[in-house]
Amino acid sequence: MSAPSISSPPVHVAVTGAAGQIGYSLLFRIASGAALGPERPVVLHLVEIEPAMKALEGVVMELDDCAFPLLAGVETTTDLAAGFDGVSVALLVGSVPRKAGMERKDLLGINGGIFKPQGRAIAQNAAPDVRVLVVGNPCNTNCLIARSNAPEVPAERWFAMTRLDKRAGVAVDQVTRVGVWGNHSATQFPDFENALIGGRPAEEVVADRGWLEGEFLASVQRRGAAVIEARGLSSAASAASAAIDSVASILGPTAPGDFVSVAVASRGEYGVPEGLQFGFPVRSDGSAWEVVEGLGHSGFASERIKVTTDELLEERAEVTALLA
Ligand code: NAX
Repeated sequence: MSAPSISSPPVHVAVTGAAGQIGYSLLFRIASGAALGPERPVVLHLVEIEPAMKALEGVVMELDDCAFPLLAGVETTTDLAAGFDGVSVALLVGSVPRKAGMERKDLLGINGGIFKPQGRAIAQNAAPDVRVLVVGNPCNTNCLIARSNAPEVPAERWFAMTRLDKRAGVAVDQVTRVGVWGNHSATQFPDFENALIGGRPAEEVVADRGWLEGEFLASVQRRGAAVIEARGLSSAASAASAAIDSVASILGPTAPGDFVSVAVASRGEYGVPEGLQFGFPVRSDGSAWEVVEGLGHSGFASERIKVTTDELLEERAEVTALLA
């Protein structure tokens, strides 16, 4: 297959919450070709709520001023039908952050009110090949709500972002086969048992099981909170970068022998209840993906995976009224 030329038709990409922190890092990278490749023009559909439209205007001015050769158009809207009209990629970033005193149940309810209509609007307006990546937290359950309200869009087109956003003290390209299992929350399980460093089992290279089970695991699970504490704001540039990498790894083939982390609709793999939007190790051939089967887990890992599965089951139970 020959590479698409810059004259190939543009891909329409929707980003919700485009005037937010993550949007501010994400849009410029999509417009520069980081998500869809250096030869694929894009039209951005920027979806926001009314109070953020003025800020969004400023972002659009900056996009204009960058004069990205690949940016074939920018549309801004508060209307979901227009926002998702003809889009092949939808990045659902906009959501309401958890505020002090807010229970997870309240947050799930508020965000459910956002993701239910967005799911419907995607089903009714997006291009037939649409792929959706949910970033806005709680992203697994928000994705479940949107997907469940859009049964016309096949379940395998829905993804939630559960990338590991932390380095391990070695060159990043040396670390492969990193699966992050379950919920994108403090229960996520970064599976060091199946990861490789420089082609060798990570456990063998690190040679400190206690550190992996303790400090390493806790630092990954609590990374989001650590960034908030240091920066006074939640992670944004790294989240945007992870979103770009997630799109690229869904739309492009996975390197031989490797796999990537993303939450997909469970088909019951590894005993995970069917239908949960669950972080799994996934391999893509560029058009279809599959969960990597046959990985082994110790009792410790199986217990961590059970904890994160139970949390997702609880979240699903809390949003039953929002599921179609
Ligand atoms: P911001 O609060 O900076 O921006 C959110 C934007 O969404 C605002 O501009 C707001 O106006 C907009 N918005 C709210 N409701 C909307 C709606 N119904 N339709 C369209 N836009 C709407 O948050 P930001 O830092 O950009 O984070 C966005 C989301 O990403 C949050 O939910 C956050 O928790 C989540 N994150 C997810 C991560 C992941 O790995 N999945 C990591 C980073 C990040 O914390």
